[in-house]
Amino acid sequence: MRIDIITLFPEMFESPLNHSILKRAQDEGIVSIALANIRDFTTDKYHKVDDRPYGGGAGMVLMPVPLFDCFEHVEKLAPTRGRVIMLTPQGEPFRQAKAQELAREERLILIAGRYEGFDERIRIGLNAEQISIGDYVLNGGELAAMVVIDAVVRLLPGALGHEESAQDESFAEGLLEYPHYTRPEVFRGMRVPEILLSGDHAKIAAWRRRQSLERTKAWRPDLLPKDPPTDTRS
Ligand code: 9D3
Repeated sequence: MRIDIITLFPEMFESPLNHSILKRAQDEGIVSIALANIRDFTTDKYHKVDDRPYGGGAGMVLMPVPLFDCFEHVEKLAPTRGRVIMLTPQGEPFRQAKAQELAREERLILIAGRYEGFDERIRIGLNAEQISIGDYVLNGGELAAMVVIDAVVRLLPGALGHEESAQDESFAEGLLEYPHYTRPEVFRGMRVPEILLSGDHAKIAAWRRRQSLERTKAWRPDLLPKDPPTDTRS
């Protein structure tokens, strides 16, 4: 997979992209990630990328011209356009199903904004999809783009070590994970559940399944299949 990131702050991506799984996936040629700085495509003396909103109001708006010039440069760096995705608070909430869908693409072009927002003609003109990572306010789209990249790249074949598999994980199954334990057997008076020391793999699997269900019911009931309607007659 090839991922292009269009941003005003390419430096923000350097550390997350150069550690652990994302670093290894790039080193092994599983993914190639390239950064493009919108400001490099300005032609005025002040390298201006934002301007005041028509109609008035607070804040500044990302201008369409440098963004389009940057996009058209980036687009030509590979043969396929892939999916063009703007990170915006108005976007579709990002979930594991979307990560799995994106992991099947040959190329992604992610556009991270700043300021109050993008000039609307950017979204229309690029026919871009929009993704939000949740209902809270960030200072820009960069961290959201990194979240999407992190979630997608770990799903690419070979990105995780051999023993690890992205498939048997909790969100892929729609449940929270069971509790994990490692040494020591007793830590500050808290014992490892006896069953995990029993060596009975069928019993352990059943226990873990039940733990997953109980935790999901307690902490994330919204993940479970919908409750049947309550009968309120007499
Ligand atoms: C006052 C209106 N604000 C909209 C909620 C303006 C605004 C705030 C923050 C506009 C852009 C931003 C920057 N956020 C993102 O670019 C962003 C984001 C987010 O804030 N939350 C969740 N997902 C995302 S993806 C991009």
